[in-house]
Amino acid sequence: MKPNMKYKMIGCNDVPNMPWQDKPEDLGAIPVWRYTKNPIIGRNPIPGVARIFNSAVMPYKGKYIGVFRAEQTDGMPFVYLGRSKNGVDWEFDHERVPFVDEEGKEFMPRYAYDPRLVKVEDTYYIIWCQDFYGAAIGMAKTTDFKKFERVENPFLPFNRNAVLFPRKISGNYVMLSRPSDSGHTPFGDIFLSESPDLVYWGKHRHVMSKSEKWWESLKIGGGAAPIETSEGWLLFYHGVTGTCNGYVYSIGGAILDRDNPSKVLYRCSTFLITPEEWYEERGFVPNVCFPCATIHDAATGRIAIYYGAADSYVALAFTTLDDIIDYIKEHSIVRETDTEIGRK
Ligand code: BMA
Repeated sequence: MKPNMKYKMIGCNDVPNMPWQDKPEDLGAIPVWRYTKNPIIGRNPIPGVARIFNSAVMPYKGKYIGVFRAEQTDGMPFVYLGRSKNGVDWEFDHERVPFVDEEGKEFMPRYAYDPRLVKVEDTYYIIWCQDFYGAAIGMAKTTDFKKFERVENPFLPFNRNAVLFPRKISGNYVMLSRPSDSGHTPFGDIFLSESPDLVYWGKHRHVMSKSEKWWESLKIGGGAAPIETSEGWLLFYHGVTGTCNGYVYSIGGAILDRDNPSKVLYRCSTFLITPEEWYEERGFVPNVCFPCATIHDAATGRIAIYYGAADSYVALAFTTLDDIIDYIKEHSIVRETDTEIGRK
């Protein structure tokens, strides 16, 4: 750890070769800056795939691996695997991730989108949205990125947005999710559920609601897997506002209690990123910044945020642990629905 770091990442590895660009001198008040070569994945990246966005990556064996939302040329989304030496330039499999069910038989969801990738102990979990008599959360596990075995669907429909914590808390797996309806849901709070075995989920708790701040006044949803820090779980999430021209998705930040993550300790009242670059404002769905993963280095506190842009591209932004925690704390507003345990 750098000797002058104020806060520290807990249970996180050093990732010395992570993608990085230094903070620009002319940065405004918000300590998050975009990669100057964004977007890192452009249109039509592989045959039969028109767009890749809302995707999750992580370090793997000295390089990087990721699960990507690949929208095919018939408009259907599926999960594809990608590999990278530097976290910026990606090569993708040309076939969908070949899931199998618990008996080893081929299993391909009717569609699969917004995948997250989280390692808990020695297993990697992919969590995404799929059809289960309505949009719901699908889940699979792998230890080698060759065999991908589905596990039970954790939740009932409708629920399209789930993020697993990277370690068990008090002996249970913990997942954030956002119960919704079957359409482009105009409401939604973040909830948390626990499971001893990834089959039975319960102890549901409310974590946080949309807020009176207009950038997140319609709905919110989990983003990247939370990063455990000395101040709590650092969560990058998405906040949505409704305009006369459609929804606008921004990136927000909150810090949850380490032992009791349904309690929000700090919650940033401003967005961290809102659509303002061409690749965020212009695309299949304009005005979307949708975070799904971070790569972070415990030694330096550097954080790279991977986000989908305009449902068309993958983009990258940077911050540091000290900068972002200080900013969230300085701009924090927590309400009763944030700080309570979340059970009624
Ligand atoms: C949400 C999800 C995301 C998408 C966003 C904006 O409901 O479907 O995958 O990025 O809408 O279109």
